[in-house]
Amino acid sequence: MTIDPALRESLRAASRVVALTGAGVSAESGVPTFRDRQTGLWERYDALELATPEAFARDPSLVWGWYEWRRAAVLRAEPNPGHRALAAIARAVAHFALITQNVDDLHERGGSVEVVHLHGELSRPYCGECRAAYRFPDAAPALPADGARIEPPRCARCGGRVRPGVVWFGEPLPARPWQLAVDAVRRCEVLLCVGTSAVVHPAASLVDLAAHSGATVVQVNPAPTAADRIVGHSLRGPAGVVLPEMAASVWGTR
Ligand code: BJW
Repeated sequence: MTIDPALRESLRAASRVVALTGAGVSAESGVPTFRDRQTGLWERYDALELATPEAFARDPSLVWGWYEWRRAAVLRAEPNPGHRALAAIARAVAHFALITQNVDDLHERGGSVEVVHLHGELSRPYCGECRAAYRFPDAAPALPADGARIEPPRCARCGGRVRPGVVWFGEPLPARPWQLAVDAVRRCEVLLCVGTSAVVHPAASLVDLAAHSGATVVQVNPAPTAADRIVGHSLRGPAGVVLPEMAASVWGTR
């Protein structure tokens, strides 16, 4: 993939760069996306049965079992060259912020620091009643069978049911990560929008915010997305290929 020389120069000149990532950046690590045809989670599972507060209230062991299955799968996954390239870009740019919608920890394990998680983290469950943090046992969980029901643990403080540490549909995004994201995007000169379908709000509105604030918006995705109408440049291809090439060609990383 060759980056247009004018684009390369404007990326190189930028001192404030933000990357907004979605499930596609972890796809090459074997972590399924949500909406890709055939492989996306929402092709096989009903979001309303699993990813809403109402679903958890209705059938906690089904929901907890599904998230334990995903957590166990993520623990077995490894960061890919796309995660590592973003960590390298962060080291090369004066001010860099990494904002992710992902609930896995592959950015961190790929070398990124201060990752802003807009939709929570699989590794940080908390009590659904008193919101006290719950710590998983150190031993990695066995991979549960697909569809296994697992009773959620109880909170040591109040006895309430522990819930997955993710943001479900209909829930507000955590205030501090959201504010950090808005502040960084408002100020950035470049937004790299990587591996997201850009259909889930309010995260997707960050792309509009960047464009309206005058940033150069560069999308990295093998397929068309809802952000196509607003992004200035679309680099079509997998993040694990495009990002390392971009990092090397623009910022001289290896
Ligand atoms: C590759 C690749 C490779 C493949 N390389 N790329 C405005 C308009 C319409 C609706 C709303 C709105 N505002 C709010 C809503 C409602 C709702 C929403 O957005 N619904 C839309 C779906 C219609 N939003 C909410 O409910 C949010 N809350 C909220 O707004 O609260 C308001 C409130 C305020 C005050 C009080 C109360 C409420 C919360 C949204 C939470 C989203 N949660 C999920 C699940 C998290 C937990 C879990 O993991 O189970 O987050 S949904 C799911 O989608 C997950 C993701 O983070 C999110 C985004 O998905 P993403 O990352 O874009 O993945 P995909 O699969 O969609 O796309 C993958 C992309 O990768 C594709 O483009 C591929 O081509 C690409 N790809 N391989 C690069 N190798």
